[in-house]
Amino acid sequence: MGFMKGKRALIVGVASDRSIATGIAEAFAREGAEIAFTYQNDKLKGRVTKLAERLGQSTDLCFPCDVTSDEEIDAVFEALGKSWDGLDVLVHSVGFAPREQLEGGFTESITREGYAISHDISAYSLAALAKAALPMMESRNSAILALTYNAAQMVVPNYNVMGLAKASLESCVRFLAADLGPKGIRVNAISAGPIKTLAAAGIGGFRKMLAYAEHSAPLKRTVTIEEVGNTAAFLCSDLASGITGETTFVDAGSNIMAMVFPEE
Ligand code: NAD
Ligand code: 0WE
Repeated sequence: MGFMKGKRALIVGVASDRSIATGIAEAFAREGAEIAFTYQNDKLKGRVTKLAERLGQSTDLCFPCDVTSDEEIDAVFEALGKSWDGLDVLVHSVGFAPREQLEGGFTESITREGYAISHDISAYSLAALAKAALPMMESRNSAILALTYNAAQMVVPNYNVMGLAKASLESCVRFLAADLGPKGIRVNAISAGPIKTLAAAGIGGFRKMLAYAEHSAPLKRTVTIEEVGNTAAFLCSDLASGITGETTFVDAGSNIMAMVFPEE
């Protein structure tokens, strides 16, 4: 098909073969996009360059970027600008809260520092990246995509301060969409159902959550990074030229259910 042919994309958030960002990169490559990547730190550099190689992308377009650093964010676009005269797609697939924030009761676990870190890395970073990418993205039918989770809207046990950060991220998507629409930039989010990635590994009871998602979803299963990738490719392509400011669920339908019986 190749519905992303001619598109140049930057993907932020690959950490392993199971990352949602990896599923997105695979769909983008299949549809003919050219892809640049960032990695959080040197520990992840090898994995990201290997993925670039596997997808037939230039390993020269893999840049370090810890999103808490304004200098590293600026350096990415300065370097990218040397190879590309513009950018069509920016994917933000980043989320983090200190581990202690994601266990126990909300009131008990939340701290000023946990709040600040989770919002800085998981929500502010979208605005920061969009701001730095703007000169390369304006006036070319470009698109920005972020990854969110339904705990932004409804309470999920243990997700705690990350729920507040995702609510901020979804609001950021709308404010960016309103502000950047006139400059030819669409901004959307995908709200994914639970997937066993690195960010999910080690979360207490994650297997139970996957089982609950399978049981409660109309499709009676969880979703894959391939399914999120395909939706991401659509939303970031010109096929979605009329869609901005939207959060699209890729969750096998779970979000529509207000109640499910335990056995059935
Ligand atoms: P993942 O661990 O593969 O990806 C998370 C990424 O965040 C990693 O690449 C990591 O390097 C990056 N990151 C964390 N702190 C960073 C920092 N300071 N600077 C730069 N990068 C940083 O896990 P994932 O599940 O693929 O997560 C991707 C996105 O999808 C996140 O926004 C997550 O909240 C969201 N999401 C995940 C699920 C799920 O169940 N896995 C469901 C819905 C939404
Ligand atoms: O967004 C996420 C994961 C976010 C995440 C995960 C970690 C684990 C390691 C953020 N920060 C950290 N910090 C770490 O130290 N998801 C949507 C997956 C997820 O995480 C949960 C979930 C679900 C679903 C945490 C508690 C409850 C449900």
